[in-house]
Amino acid sequence: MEKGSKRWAKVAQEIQSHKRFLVTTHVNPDGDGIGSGIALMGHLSALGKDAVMVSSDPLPERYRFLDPERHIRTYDPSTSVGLKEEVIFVLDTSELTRLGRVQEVVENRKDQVISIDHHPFRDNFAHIHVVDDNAFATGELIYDLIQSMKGKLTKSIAEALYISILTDTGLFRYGKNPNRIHTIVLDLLKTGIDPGWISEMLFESYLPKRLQLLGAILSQLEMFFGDRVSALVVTQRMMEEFGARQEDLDGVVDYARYVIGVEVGVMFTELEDGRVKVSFRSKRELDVNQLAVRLGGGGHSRASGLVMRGSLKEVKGRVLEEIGVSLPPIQKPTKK
Ligand SMILES: [Mn+2]
Repeated sequence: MEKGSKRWAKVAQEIQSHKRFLVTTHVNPDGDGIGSGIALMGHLSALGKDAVMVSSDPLPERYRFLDPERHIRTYDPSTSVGLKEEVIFVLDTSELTRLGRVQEVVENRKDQVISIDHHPFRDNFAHIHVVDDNAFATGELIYDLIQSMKGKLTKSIAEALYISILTDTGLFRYGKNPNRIHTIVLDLLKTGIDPGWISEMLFESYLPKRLQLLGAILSQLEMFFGDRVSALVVTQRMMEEFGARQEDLDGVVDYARYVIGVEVGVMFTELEDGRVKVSFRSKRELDVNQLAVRLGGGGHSRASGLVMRGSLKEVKGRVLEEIGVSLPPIQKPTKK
């Protein structure tokens, strides 16, 4: 992958030579998918272009403040969305199936699709791919695109990019290049965004039920393989009891990684359709992207996941077995 403005030359040309753009991201949109999408729409609007964003699932409640004018729509096949747009940006998504229902808008239009992503490359669904798995967030790539086109970093674009970076680096804790993360963030802060307010909106705006659900989940924490693997389970019954939605589980899997000595944290979530969502987090040694790929999913080396068929018990057994054979050998303490 080329660096600097060269890697953006084709994307910039597509932007300059078209008028109508569709932006989309993966199912259960997260801070990076939403933030990078809003920033890209802001950049396109500033250039006098028409841009709309659509996602398969509704925007989680806590991100609503980012889109006060409701530019992001939940996909509705009965509308004309996607028909008149000349270029489609797919953000933060390495496979078309991850688009959920929006997949039907994007497939078979490869020559109109541009993919911008930081997951390991998986699926050649676009005619332009700017895919860089060294980037810590898709928002970093959108920042780079705006810089290369000498676009203006407005306060609302900066706010969206800040959220994309904040959430995908786990609040600035992860990422291979902390210097670059903080250099970009400094640039974003110069536009006058308010990090304290953003954190309050994202992390201090939970309903009591959400924290009670978290308590119920954490109280069932289980340990495996000599306390190197921790597991959390969420059943449909718990979801019903606390009146929770899928978005209320955002970030919960991270707690599994907070246990001392744990290398892999895994969360099993029973879905409404009877399948089980499996989310992985790892600390430093085990590449959970490879682990998820072996089970039929994917993601990043420290965060990945998939959805599996079978009962909670079956899926748990199968996944723990695969973790067991993947765990790196324990380093014996060296004698002094
Ligand atoms: Mn991302």
